[in-house]
Amino acid sequence: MKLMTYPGACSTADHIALQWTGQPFEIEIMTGETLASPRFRALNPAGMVPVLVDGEYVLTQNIAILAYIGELHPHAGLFGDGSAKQRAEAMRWLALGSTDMHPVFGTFFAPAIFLPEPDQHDALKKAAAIRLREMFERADAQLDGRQWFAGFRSAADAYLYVMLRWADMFPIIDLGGLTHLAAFKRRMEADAGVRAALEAEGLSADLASA
Ligand SMILES: N[C@@H](CCC(=O)N[C@@H](CS)C(=O)NCC(=O)O)C(=O)O
Repeated sequence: MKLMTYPGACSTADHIALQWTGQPFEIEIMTGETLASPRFRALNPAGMVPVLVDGEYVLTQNIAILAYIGELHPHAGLFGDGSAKQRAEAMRWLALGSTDMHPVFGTFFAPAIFLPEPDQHDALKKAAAIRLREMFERADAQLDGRQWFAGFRSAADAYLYVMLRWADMFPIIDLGGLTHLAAFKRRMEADAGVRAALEAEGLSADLASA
């Protein structure tokens, strides 16, 4: 099984999940150039990571890849203990990261997609930062009294961690006072699987980069 990932991108969440399975896998680190290559576009016409290649099977979209890894390696508990409730909790908190937070970060990475006029980008980012703050506050409240986002270590933690790294890149996104999130980030950065994934992508635990 091979994961195509870009350092610090959303695909790093899938990379962390693969680390947590404890099973062998390969990664291919993508660059701007290789993302645009015909070979990669044949696998994912959207030109985006993550792409998971498992034999002849090619899978895209983070939530599908995380669910697939979770199904193949149930012992890793990426979606809980197999019960409907734990699966739902892992999905619920994964969705806050992947469905709610991630698209809002698009306004920072590629504001022109949303508004072509550059003089409107600051206002766009200001509004996005307020929206992200609300979502991070919800995440912080959920982590009050919990070590892990869903209440047990799951795929949702890997995604939230990537979102926190992204937030660190943009000082306008205020994470001040969100102490449970800060403690969660430190916990993730002490985790052997997270550290291995970061190292393999050429990233450090305490310096955000994507
Ligand atoms: N909905 C997709 C989003 C994937 C996505 O946004 N990938 C970004 C990195 S986080 C990407 O590859 N961007 C490259 C580009 O747009 O050129 C998923 O969940 O897999």
